[in-house]
Amino acid sequence: MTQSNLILVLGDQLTPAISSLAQADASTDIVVMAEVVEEATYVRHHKKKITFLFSAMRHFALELENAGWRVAYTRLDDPNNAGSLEGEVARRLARHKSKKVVVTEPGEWRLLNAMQNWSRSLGCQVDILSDDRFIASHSEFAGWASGRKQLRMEYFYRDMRKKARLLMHGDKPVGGKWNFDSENRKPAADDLSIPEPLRFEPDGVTQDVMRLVQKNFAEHFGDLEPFWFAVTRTDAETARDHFITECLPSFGDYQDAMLVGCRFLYHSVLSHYIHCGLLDPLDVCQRAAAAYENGEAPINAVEGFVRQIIGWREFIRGIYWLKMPSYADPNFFQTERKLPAFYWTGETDMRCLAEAITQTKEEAYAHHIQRLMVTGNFAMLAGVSPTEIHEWYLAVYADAYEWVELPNVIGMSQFADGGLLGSKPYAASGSYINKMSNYCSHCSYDVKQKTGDEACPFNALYWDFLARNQDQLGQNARLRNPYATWRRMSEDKRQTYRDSAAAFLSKLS
Ligand code: FAD
Ligand code: DLZ
Ligand code: SF4
Repeated sequence: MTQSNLILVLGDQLTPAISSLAQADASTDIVVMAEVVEEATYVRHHKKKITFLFSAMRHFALELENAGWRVAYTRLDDPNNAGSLEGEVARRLARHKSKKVVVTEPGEWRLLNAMQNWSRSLGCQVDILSDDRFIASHSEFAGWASGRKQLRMEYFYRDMRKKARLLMHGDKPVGGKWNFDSENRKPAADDLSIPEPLRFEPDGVTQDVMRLVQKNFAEHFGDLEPFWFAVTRTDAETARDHFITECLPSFGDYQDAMLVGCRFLYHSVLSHYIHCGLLDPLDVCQRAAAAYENGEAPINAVEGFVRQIIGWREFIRGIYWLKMPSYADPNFFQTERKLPAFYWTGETDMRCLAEAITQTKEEAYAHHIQRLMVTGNFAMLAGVSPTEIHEWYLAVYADAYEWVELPNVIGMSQFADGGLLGSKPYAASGSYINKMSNYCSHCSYDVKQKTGDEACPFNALYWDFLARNQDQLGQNARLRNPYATWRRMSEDKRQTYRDSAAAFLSKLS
């Protein structure tokens, strides 16, 4: 009798052509999928994220069965559920008398590290294949990074454009330049008409999962209802097409804007679909490029969007695998503050933070500038420990997997790596938030006041951050102007900033 291999498919590997399935034989091999407590609780993921992933996994199992695969699927509430991926694989090995497990490499280091011991602990052959859903392989990124003093996304991105043949005329970029960011970053007017992302009614499968999540993960952060994410490939593709026709044309212009009550603006809200394998990143980019070629979206929007995916997404993954496991630990500013409690409730008088956190709680989503310049900026200015803020980001977003979350938080947002990923900290006072949003006109603090109880807290915190980190940042060429301004201030003024920041921080803790 032909031996069955077990093909383990993880929750973020819901791609029919993934390397593990591509090499397998549907007539003999058995696909193993499992909902396990260990993955759902290594951080206490948002309820919407668990619901999304379990429902998408169940739909994917059906998709595979319809395509002729045998799928051994374990639900979370199966009384025999072993509780961990390794335990589930062990159970299936014994049941099917298999001798070999094949899996595409997981996205997170912790799981790869564990899997590398499985052949010993499980007593069978374990083949870990590379994940070719990315444009750059680990070795390609390592080769690109090798010997470079600084790793900057922009140069890597150009190589990815050439490799993927996206927005290229021969070897030249379409539109005559690689990056159209100078045409983006416009603030948005209050009365802008903004399309909403497509919402999908939960079907019977999703409703079952919602009950399961409510029962088992009730104490996890976030609102379960209303649940409106796509959980099938077909619906995720409909959401993708809706973004391309309705939002992409204005994506560039308002990429950095923030408005009270407008949770998505022109963002795609596709990251959780892309990361779990329901959408193919290159295909999404090709469709965006086609919209430009057909005259349906301008180059600044399309180039900006494509750059996020084949530039930032690939670059961030490259950094993660280049630097793990030590990349989880850096603490350049040696900060230790606990995460303020309002990060879990949204209950703060600071309107920008209240908006970003409340929508995170309700939607498991905030867009990039909210993550970077509101929640991330505040945590860095206030001196929150990088580990605390990293664990928060990993738990609260539907698109959070450590490979993409950690470099964005540790590197881009907190500068905890001392500048490996970015050339300067994204530190900003209230005036940046006021320029890019209408939050301040709805806030009980006054963004124009610099110090005192009624002043926007970001203002004093910004100067206090620069002052207390002068040893680490004083020589940074990109901070020459703010440090020159700081030095020009009278000592009295500088002290007033420090006192104001200290008064605010003492209330915070
Ligand atoms: P859009 O604005 O529509 O962008 C299009 C796509 O580009 C996204 O779907 C995503 O696939 C990709 N992308 C854009 N920016 C980045 C980036 N910086 N890194 C990687 N991919 C990017 N993204 C995650 O996917 N998971 C995370 O856990 C995550 N944590 C973050 C934490 C912080 C502190 C910061 C500053 C950023 C984080 N990001 C994370 C990046 C970015 O904020 C999200 O990818 C984006 O907000 C997802 O929403 P969207 O699909 O509407 O993106
Ligand atoms: C995020 C997640 C969750 C919540 N649950 C499961 C699960 O029960 N089973 C599973 O196979 N995968 C799950 N995942 C996704 C994994 O955590 C993910 O594959 C790893 O973090 C590697 O990226
Ligand atoms: Fe945020 Fe300050 Fe503006 Fe209030 S005034 S919304 S705290 S930036």
